[in-house]
Amino acid sequence: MQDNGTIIKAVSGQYIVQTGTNTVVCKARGRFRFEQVVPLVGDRVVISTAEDGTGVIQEILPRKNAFVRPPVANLDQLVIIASNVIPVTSPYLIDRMTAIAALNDADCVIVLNKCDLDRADALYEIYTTAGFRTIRTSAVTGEGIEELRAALAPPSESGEMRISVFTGNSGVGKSSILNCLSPEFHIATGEVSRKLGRGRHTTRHVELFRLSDGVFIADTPGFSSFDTGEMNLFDKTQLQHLFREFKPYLGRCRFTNCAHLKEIGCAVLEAVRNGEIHPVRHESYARLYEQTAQIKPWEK
Ligand SMILES: Nc1nc2c(ncn2[C@@H]2O[C@H](COP(=O)(O)OP(=O)(O)OP(=O)(O)O)[C@@H](O)[C@H]2O)c(=O)[nH]1
Ligand SMILES: [Mg+2]
Ligand SMILES: [Zn+2]
Repeated sequence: MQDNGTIIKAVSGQYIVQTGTNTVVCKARGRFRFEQVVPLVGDRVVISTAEDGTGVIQEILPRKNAFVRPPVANLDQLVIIASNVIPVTSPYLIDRMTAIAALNDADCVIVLNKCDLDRADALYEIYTTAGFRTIRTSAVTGEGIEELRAALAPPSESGEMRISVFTGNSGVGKSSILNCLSPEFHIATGEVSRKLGRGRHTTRHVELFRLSDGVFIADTPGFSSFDTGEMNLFDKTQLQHLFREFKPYLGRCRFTNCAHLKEIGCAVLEAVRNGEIHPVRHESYARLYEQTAQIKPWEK
């Protein structure tokens, strides 16, 4: 029997595939190894099931995107979790993630957690100014959890599924928020070391949790995930398009090849001066631009 499904978990050569409301334990067909194809969590697959209920992954459907760290495919939305208290998240880390999301054609939500301890006003201003959906949450008081739940749902009536991946520095509360969304998840959470002000990477593997029909979420360990590898894809002229709030100003600078760093007659810099683009976001752009400029074409 053939069926379509989504890989929600991968453990030592075995894949758990969600088909409708069932889950099937599958192996990958032998050919994949030969072809050096590695099935990823998030992959849409065609499986065949045997009498005994076990399955074999026969085909991997074309991917929308794929990541190495964390190993996940078909990410629809990146949920970037930040906090302004143990640990303090730097906007630069967030901005790298928003750029990676844009590069991979994924949506972005900014979640400011631990609001019971600190309202993260500065971050709130930066990301609302940039036009991101920004939600303040607390895994302790439950503030913002319903708003986040709404942000995870697929576009209304589409009948499709939506995969959101939680990312953010270790200890910001990714796993705690998932447990708030559904106490059934029972995801392990860790104490943040006060001395270091950072967590201990409690979460180590990738797994899709099914929150409700069509709503899947993956927890990932800290910012070690989505490592610099993904950034090397950048071409420096591409970077400007990965900052959503730059869009209205692109093509309006005096010089067509303007890098929006120090140039005279730069429309982006003008927008920064006018308060239409937040200076902190522009700072991140400049930092990323410099990094990208250092990558030689043959290193890509
Ligand atoms: N006061 C407060 N503490 C929180 C909140 N959310 C999480 N914590 C605490 O922060 C610590 C780290 O939470 P985790 O959920 O393990 O953090 P994580 O982001 O999953 O960390 P890694 O798995 O290491 O990446 C735990 O001690 C939580 O109890 C919150 O909203 N408010
Ligand atoms: Mg965790
Ligand atoms: Zn410019």
